Amino acid sequence: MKRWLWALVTGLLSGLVAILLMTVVSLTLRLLLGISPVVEAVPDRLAPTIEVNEFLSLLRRYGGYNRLKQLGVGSGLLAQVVAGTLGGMAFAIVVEARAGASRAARRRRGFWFALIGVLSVWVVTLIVLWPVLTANFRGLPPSWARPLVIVGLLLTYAVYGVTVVLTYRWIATRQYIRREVGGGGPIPRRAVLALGLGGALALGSGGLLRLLYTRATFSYDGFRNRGVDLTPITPNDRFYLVTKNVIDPRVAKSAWRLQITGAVENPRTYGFDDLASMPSVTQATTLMCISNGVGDSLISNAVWKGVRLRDLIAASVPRPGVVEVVLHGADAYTDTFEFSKALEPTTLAAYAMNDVPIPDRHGFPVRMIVPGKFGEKNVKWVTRVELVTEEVKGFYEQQGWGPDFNIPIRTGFYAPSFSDPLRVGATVTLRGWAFAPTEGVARVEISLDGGRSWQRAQIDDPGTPISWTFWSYAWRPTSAGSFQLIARAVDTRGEMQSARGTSIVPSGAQGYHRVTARVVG
Ligand SMILES: Nc1nc2c(c(=O)[nH]1)N[C@H]1C(S)=C(S)[C@@H](COP(=O)(O)O)O[C@H]1N2
Ligand SMILES: [Mo]
Repeated sequence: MKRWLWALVTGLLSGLVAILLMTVVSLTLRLLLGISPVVEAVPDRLAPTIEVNEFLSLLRRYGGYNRLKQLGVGSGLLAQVVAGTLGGMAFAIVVEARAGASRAARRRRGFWFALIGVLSVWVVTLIVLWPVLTANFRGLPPSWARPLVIVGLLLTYAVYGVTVVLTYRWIATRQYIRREVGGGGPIPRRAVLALGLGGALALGSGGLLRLLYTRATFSYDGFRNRGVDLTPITPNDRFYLVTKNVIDPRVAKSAWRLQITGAVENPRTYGFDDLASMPSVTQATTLMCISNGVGDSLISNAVWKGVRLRDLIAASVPRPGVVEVVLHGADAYTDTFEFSKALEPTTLAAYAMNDVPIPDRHGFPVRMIVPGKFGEKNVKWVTRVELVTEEVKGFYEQQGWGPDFNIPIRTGFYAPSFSDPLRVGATVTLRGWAFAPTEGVARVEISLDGGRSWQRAQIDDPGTPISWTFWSYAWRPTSAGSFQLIARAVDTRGEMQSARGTSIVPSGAQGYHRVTARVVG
């Protein structure tokens, strides 16, 4: 009985030391080489498999995407430590199973158990995480990233296995077990030392975690482009932000490559300078997230510079029968759009945003710009464009978003703030934006009486078919009360935006933006 207790405690300590060391190693690999640790890869693997309504109810239950990310990684880390500790105890049970076994026999059992254990966990990890093993947060393209992760995972698991074996051997020599069983003396010094080592490793991994936490996306994921001072071109530091990641890629330009692969005659790999030396296009394009509710501000507009995707595709000579392109990001994010969209002259592999290199958060060094398609199609940190002859589903598409990802005609008020009352007889300038891809806005209409009558707004900045329009309307209220103001837009084909309110799921919200203005005498 006592022998077992000591063996299990020794196993627990060894498992703990080993899993903490493994955590330190995997976090270091994340920092230096951009290899995603299992705790980060598992949520990436699971998220697309969650049905969209379930996904949104999880977001609601846990208080948003950030909270859900924190919960996912946090519980993953905890589960990893628990599993590692249990692994050490299992090791002890296997080693000590036969009471009379010789020291050499016990060592042999331990060695084989650790080896088989490490290899089988590795193989299971590779099978389960296969689709996301293409991630490399330093920007290596998928075909280089995958072998690197495979080796990296083996290395981290080997660190665990070797540490369990050595730590166990070190604390629990056969003599020690015998001595303890016989004498029941004080806690052996080596166990105390191991505990100290575990503590030091816990501090080390805690430090690394803190360092990574400062790079986490929690402070900005879901950042909105709000305010009464919006401008037609959104400055980079006010451009809305959405990311699936806990820690966004920090791509090293020298490691980064863009591959054109799939159903092509000449697969090609481009470095950054190759792209930068090709003929380029500069265009303003508005991006909007599919989750942008009516009246919300997950929408922004920037001037993007980049290479036409169709030039890259032409250089690789597509085979007949291509229906879609699949974009892969350095974060193993994927999304798709029709081949015909890829061939449009405004679909870009962009490398500059408002005259500067694309900021890390917005997809440095290269992101896709896909005018008129919801934000998700504008893949950031893109590393591969794959031409496919059958339909494939991207990260959010797998959840059940879509199937239509075309941004519908939209309008929104952004000024004044409407939280302060307006005054009878004082003129106030109502301001807003309108977006009607890919036809362009023809006119914007305002109602000051809840939709009974409509007035034409003035167009201050017409925008383009792929970038938003800014409009205004000078209003002088003549009586006090509460007024429902509504805005709606019509595109250049004469199509009026839909009045019917729809939910964000599955293909984005529609409907008129309505605000209430309070007017006092
Ligand atoms: N690689 C990658 N690209 C991505 C995402 C992502 O998580 N990873 N998020 C998408 C989503 S949902 C949106 S709305 C836009 C947001 O781009 P922005 O943060 O530059 O505004 O990026 C898209 N591209
Ligand atoms: Mo999005």
